Amino acid sequence: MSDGKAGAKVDEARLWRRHMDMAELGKTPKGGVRRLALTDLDADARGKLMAWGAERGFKSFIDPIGNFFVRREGTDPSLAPVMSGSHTDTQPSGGRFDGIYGVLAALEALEAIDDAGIGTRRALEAVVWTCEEGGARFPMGTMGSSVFAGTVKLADALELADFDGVTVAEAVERTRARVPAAVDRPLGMKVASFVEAHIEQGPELEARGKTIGVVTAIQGARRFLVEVLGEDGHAGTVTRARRRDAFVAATDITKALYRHFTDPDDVVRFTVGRFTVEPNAPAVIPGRVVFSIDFRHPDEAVLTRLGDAVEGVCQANRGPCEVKAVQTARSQPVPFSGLLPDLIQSAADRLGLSSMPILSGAGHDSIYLAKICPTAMIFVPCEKGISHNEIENATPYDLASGARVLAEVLVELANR
Ligand code: HGY
Ligand code: MN
Ligand code: MN
Repeated sequence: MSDGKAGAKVDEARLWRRHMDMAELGKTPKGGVRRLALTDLDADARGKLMAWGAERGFKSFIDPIGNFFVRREGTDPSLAPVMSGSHTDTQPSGGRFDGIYGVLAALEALEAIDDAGIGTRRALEAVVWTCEEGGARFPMGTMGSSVFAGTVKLADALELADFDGVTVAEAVERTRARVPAAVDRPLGMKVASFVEAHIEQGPELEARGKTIGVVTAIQGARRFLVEVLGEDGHAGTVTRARRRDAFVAATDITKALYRHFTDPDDVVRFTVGRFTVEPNAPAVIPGRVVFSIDFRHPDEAVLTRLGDAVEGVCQANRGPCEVKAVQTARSQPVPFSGLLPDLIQSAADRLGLSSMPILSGAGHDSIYLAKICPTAMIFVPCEKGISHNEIENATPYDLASGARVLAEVLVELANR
């Protein structure tokens, strides 16, 4: 039991400084961060983590998909470690806290436990999961965590390519070369438990004046790609009657989908985030449109009912064009209950931090860690709930408070 000693050693200024340091890796003119998965910027974020850990004598490891582990040894190396972490990659116009907070809070917790002179039976590891942000560079999200959990085969992930045709395998190799001091680690490692700290990416905690969110579940998600095929034509000569305009059909389809997914209590989250028109030339009637669907809900039955109707809605609104809707990903709702959320709650209470139970609208690597070990999440507020946006913001106090709770929980778990 740490009874507050580890939490008390969390250094708010050090944690904030490291966020600002990491934010330089991909800093955008509007003060956000563009650090796409497995780019040199993302590799250098691993390098920074390794250097900070090395100052403490923590060793760093990397696995075949680029997941990165900074390890503080326990007294019994034969025991599976307790892990904590998140992701260093961002959306194309991301913020300074999504993902990286969970990685830096984990390192900060290890350092605070070190500063408190607390030994633990199990080793503690701060983790970077590769490519959490699906679609930003590579087409698969939560890639590193789902490969680590054995849900996705390594070979299937390695052969994926970005928009320039660079494969994950090539990008991992390049990342590996930028952190030569890291030790190779095979997949398949046992984990005793996993805790992820993350900004809420929603407005609830701030609106209710709470510092800590004890996450009760992550809602489920279904993702699709829809391809609409018409016929390229001359903008000046083809009559409306003869056109097979893929843009007109795609916009009719998306409007119908927005109506389909509009629920009275505003729980459904439906987004068309990518919409590409080909050949994308002003004097050519578009012959092809491809758009994305991101649909989320906490109830599996609703995910099935509304998601299964996507194909029918597309076909009913295609006009003279052809349409094909392909599901590209599906994750079920993931509940968090039992010991780990209880430890988070009691640590927040012990530290005198206000807290509330909260559902995660966003997806996280914890979805996959929960398949292989006891897992839980700690949320802290972000300003106006804004995220996946360059103006994403959080306060040093809230970030440090989440790290204090994390440090307390990790001590408890690592001594079980
Ligand atoms: O989309 C998500 O929920 C996550 O932030 N990648
Ligand atoms: Mn994100
Ligand atoms: Mn995230």
